[in-house]
Amino acid sequence: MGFPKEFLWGASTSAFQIEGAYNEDGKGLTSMDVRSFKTSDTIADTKIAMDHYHRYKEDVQLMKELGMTCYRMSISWARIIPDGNGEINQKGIDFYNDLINELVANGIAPIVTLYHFDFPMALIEQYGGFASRQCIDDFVRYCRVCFENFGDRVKYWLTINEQMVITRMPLFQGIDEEDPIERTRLGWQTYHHMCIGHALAIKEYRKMHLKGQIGPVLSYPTYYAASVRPEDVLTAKKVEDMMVYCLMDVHYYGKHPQYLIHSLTKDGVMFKMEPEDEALLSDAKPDFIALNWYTTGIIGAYCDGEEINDDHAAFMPRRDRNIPGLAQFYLNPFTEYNEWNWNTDPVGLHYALLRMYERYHLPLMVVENGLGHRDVLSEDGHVHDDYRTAYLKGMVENMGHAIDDGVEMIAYSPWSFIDVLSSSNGIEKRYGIVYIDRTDSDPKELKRIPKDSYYWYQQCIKNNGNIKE
Ligand code: BGP
Repeated sequence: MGFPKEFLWGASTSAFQIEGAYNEDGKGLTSMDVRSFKTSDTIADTKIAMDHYHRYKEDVQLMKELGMTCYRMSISWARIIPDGNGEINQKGIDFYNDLINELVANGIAPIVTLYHFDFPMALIEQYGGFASRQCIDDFVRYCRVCFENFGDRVKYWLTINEQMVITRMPLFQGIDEEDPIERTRLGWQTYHHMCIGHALAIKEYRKMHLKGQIGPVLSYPTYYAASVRPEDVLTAKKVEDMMVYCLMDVHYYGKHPQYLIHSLTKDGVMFKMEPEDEALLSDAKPDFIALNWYTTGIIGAYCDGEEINDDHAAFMPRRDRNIPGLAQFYLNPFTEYNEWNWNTDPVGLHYALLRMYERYHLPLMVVENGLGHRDVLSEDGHVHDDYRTAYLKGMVENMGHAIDDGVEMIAYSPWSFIDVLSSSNGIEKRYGIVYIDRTDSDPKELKRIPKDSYYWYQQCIKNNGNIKE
């Protein structure tokens, strides 16, 4: 079997992590701009980033030479509507039109995320962002503007990037409430409003009869039970339900699952729902599921205060993270961890794809998957990232196994195309298959240098994923 002929091969980025030009041509400030300015003077911020805004043509040429047939990118809401819900900024529309035209002219299908963490600051100032119901209408209007302007050429739309991460990191939405219970509740309130925004964006898209597809982008950490102890198996399932499946369940079934409602109510953090919400959420089944897939985790029943019984979780060193009263995390001795504690588990990807497909039977795409590393530019002018090549090879092989097992896959688009600003570690934690010659404190010339992994991936694409060595 192997990869289907029409399979799309790409690489991914997001607007705030590469564009720069943070206040050019009318763009409004976003939550990610403000967050990056606050982080530290010595960590690169969004002001210049990778200067993709001015160098997109050069970047698209590198994509073409690589053989990419898709490119996962995002649109910055505040470039299109600077204050989030007012006037449309024609220069923002022009930029994305130019970029999309350049991609299409080079045979690259854009896969476009509508909201990838960079939220218009003005909406946080006006009414507190997605914690307010008002945001639903503003989000749907913004999506409509994108569909109207780019929908003739964009065939794959992704609604909200990693909604669960936004929910669990309320600061991404400007929520700095001190009381932890109220902060968590506000996080879940934004979650509910984003669920409605997602559903209405899908309905809006379908009303327009454009010839494309639309779906969510989930962060999909995949969990194994720490042992065969029944309590560990049950806990791993519960954590996965609350971290991953509750969101996909509402997208698929059009209704929040009972296990979510029970759990949030028990913890006193349940969101408010209006009588009309059930109807708003219904009938918006996505066309596909896009996955950001990086790691697997090991979970056992919570055992703080208990003596750790090594029969239950043999050989597994405990990790410094837990969910008090519920779960305990462990390290997996069979996988390697990078400096930031993310593990590499290609077999885990095979397992994850099978699980996601068997639960929803929707076609899948992997739109993020990659290895963060402190890459070094060698004296010979190249970046010898054989560790990344090994990583990609393992992932491609295992995706192929999942396809052989019957999983329907549309695309693979690893993170990231060029080096990007990491969400929290500046430029030092690099993911790109193209090196950007800059440091956190010195943007230098921002020269683009394809890494060794770029050339490996070029062959992989050429052979449609049939990689023998
Ligand atoms: C995902 C985000 C990306 C990217 C990636 C790597 O959660 O969608 O935007 O940042 O993670 O994360 P980090 O940059 O923190 O290593």
